[in-house]
Amino acid sequence: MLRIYGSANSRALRTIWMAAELGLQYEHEDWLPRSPETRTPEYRALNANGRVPTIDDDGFILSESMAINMYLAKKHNSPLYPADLQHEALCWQWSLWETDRLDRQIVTYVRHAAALPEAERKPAVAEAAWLEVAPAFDVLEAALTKSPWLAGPAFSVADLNVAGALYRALSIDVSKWPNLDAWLHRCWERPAAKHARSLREN
Ligand SMILES: N[C@@H](CCC(=O)N[C@@H](CS)C(=O)NCC(=O)O)C(=O)O
Repeated sequence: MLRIYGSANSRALRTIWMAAELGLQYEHEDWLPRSPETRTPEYRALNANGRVPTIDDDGFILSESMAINMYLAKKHNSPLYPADLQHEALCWQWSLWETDRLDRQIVTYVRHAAALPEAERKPAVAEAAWLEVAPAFDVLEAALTKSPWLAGPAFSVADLNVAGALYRALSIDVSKWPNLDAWLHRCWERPAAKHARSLREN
């Protein structure tokens, strides 16, 4: 049995999205980041970072959301994990790129620009984050101008991982990047994405 540790209100959102794409049954430890459950020695034994998500797949323990999604898609022979070597490598490329260029930056930007209560927002922090987010959006826009999907001819784990990480971007105006905008909404319109999102927003 698969067990997913981490609330939809965390990076586990993308794991939950993938599990729904694959039609997997799973037990869900619906834990928020930094919650007491993630601070126990038992959880630290599964994930030494004390972070979410982590999965326990019949005793195989794996952390890092991008790796988890690639593992699950490949394990279940999903078309979301390309058979073509070069398309597969593009899934690694985009997942690693997102982690480096956007994962924290987009969260920091949206929190300090809009999501936090006004008194807690720091405009300078938002501005510094935006200086990293905007060029990364330019990179995505250029890629999505050449092809509707990031890794090959169809939606794949590359799109899921990057769009999943851009959940926060759904709440900001990205119309300056029209192909990114259309792709982001195309990805999040998928039934599995809507399901994951409903767990976060309801
Ligand atoms: N690179 C990791 C990041 C995991 C991560 O930072 N998770 C956050 C929640 S979204 C967390 O658990 N934070 C708790 C903490 O910082 O202690 C991944 O993608 O899985």
